[in-house]
Amino acid sequence: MSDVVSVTRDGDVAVVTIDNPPVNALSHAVRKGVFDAMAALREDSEVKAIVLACAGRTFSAGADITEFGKPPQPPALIEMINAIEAMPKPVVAALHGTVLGGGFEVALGCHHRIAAPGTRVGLPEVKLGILPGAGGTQRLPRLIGAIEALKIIVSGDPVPAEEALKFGAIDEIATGDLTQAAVALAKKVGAEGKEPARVSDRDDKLADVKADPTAFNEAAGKLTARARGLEAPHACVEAVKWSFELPIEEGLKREREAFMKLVAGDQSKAQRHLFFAERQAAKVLDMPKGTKPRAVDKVAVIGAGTMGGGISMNFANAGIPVTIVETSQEALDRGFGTIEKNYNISVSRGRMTEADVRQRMSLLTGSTDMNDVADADLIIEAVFEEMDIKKQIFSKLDEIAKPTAVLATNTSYLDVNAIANMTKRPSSVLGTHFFSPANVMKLLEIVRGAETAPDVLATVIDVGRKIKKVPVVVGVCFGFVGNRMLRARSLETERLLLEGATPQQVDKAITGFGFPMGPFAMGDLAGLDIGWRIRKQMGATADGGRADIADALCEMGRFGQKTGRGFYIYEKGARAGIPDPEVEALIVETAAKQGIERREIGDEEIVERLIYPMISEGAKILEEGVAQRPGDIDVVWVNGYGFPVWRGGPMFYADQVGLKHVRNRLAHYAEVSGNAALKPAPLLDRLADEGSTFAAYGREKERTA
Ligand code: HSC
Repeated sequence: MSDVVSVTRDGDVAVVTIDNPPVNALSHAVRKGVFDAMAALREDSEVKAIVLACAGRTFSAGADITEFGKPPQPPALIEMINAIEAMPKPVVAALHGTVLGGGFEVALGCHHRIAAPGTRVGLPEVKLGILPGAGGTQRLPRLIGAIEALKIIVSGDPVPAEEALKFGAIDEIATGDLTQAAVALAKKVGAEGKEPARVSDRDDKLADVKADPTAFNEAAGKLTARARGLEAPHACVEAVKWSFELPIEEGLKREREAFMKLVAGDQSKAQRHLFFAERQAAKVLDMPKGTKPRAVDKVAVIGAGTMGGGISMNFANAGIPVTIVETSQEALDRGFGTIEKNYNISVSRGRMTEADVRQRMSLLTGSTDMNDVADADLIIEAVFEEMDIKKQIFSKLDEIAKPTAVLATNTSYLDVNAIANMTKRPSSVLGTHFFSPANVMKLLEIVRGAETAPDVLATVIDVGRKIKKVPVVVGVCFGFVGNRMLRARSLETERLLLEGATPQQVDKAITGFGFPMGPFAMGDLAGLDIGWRIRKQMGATADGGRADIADALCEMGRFGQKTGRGFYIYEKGARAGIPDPEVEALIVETAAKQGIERREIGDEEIVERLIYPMISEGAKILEEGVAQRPGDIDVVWVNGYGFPVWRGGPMFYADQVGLKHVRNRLAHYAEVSGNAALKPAPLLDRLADEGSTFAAYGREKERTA
């Protein structure tokens, strides 16, 4: 018995229960508790079988990630699991909630697995830049076959128990009380008195791949095709191969070595940083304790355009009814048509059934009467990025919305305070910045206005998590966190062209860094006219807000992919662009007009000049308090802009590279180009001088908050 592991008896069955909230992570005390309990039960002749269960909301969600990188404390997880598997009496795992990573590996070490309905099992280690290191890569293939195991291990995605049952990852789904069902199963198998069925002893499921690994290799190729730059998915493939190439003892030994190598590497550090940063980002440092979110049972969305439609889908997916308001029936019909089309794409990809679509569509109601938002708990305005229109809508909403309603403006750069001040209840107003396509992209910047009330903020954070977004709370400023930093990068992309680079060279350097797309290909995809319109609205500013080449392209009607031409040429139906000599001529001509002498520019300079100004802008954002922590900025960039996850986000990356280096390179570029915008931010300068890091700055801020 220990604080976190207890043993009770039900006749001749012992029930070992782990109780280590919130997710029963397998920290040292748990490992020791289970290990000792097994040792005692092994000797207890009155016990014929054992149930291993967890208290609280879930069976174990895996190893305690906070212990990684610290000196190991025995027993290691694998020793504990081996001890369970070696028990001379049957051990039944009683699974519920999310049985993940080391938690699922524990279940694989047990002799039988029974799950409550709705349980999900999986090995998500790959998402932390590691591989299952406690037998998962060796036992799961033996239990369900190497190819099925590979899919689970390389994707890292959990599988519903009902599916796991089909391919034998679990044996039974409990009807009624899980523990009672597990005890009943334990009694049955205990009474049989047979040698327990150990996964390690099996190799029947591996016969196919042993005879011919072609199908395995093909599956591995497909699964890793999109793992650009990531080490862990490839390591997972190698490890699963060992399951059919080597005896289990050797496979387990190699798995452990591979785990140790990955866990000590930079990629896993970056991915673990993001795991915790994502959870931190939704926490508001000055939120009064006990602040409760308001209930959101009904939502209204103003605008059925691309954003409004996508936003509405998120709520329908989460079972929350939405009233969508438009100015005309035609606009509504168009919006609903697009939503249905998007859902049907999911059906054609096997991600949804037609019944799911009908159920979701039934939660969406269209209206052309703004008064129909009167009973909504949350109203999200998602019309064009035009301040005047947004202001008009908010003064109207102020008259219509119920007093407890939360009012949100969906904007990617406008002043949320100016919009809030159109109402007599600015404390009920905030901004939401959904990323396009809003039904797909995970990031949600929640823009806190000067007067936003804590419970209003808490409501949108809470609902953001319910609709499966990654919420990050940010402050008001032009472009908030993401677009403000993107702007810092965009200013340099144009400069690089003028100084001698080509769009394809810049894009290649940035995809080489790990982004899925370079800035010019991205601009063409999003539509160059968006930035053009914003620049015209704002006026080209003295700090270099100009984008002469992009403007010239727009004036020629080259808006990007949608017009077949932008920075690149797009042949009919093609998504990849071809370099265009006309664009290169335009660049050369513009540079000449501005008296800029073009030169060869290397990839390293391109990367530094595009990434470092973003870091410097991030430092300003931090110092101004627009972002609460450096990790919040990382979460924004990884989830909203494709910053490579294995680099951990721009601020984490800066710490890895060293702030002194970043600062010095920026200062150098500022000096040689005469471009003041490249000067390192004061906070970056100070931390570099102190030999400090953004992480240390963030920790200090958190401590003194
Ligand atoms: C693993 O298992 C490795 C093994 O294969 C091998 C190990 C070998 C070891 C050898 C050593 C030498 N650890 O997400 P939530 C915290 S790797 C520590 O808000 P939800 C989380 O930070 C692990 N903490 O809740 C948060 O803390 P806060 C593989 C963990 O209901 C709180 O719990 N497993 C933790 O939305 C609540 O979390 C995974 O990757 C952990 N493992 O989601 C699963 N897991 O309150 C990771 C959570 O202070 N976890 N916390 O902010 C998840 O995906 C989600 O947390 C759940 C719950 C779906 C479990």
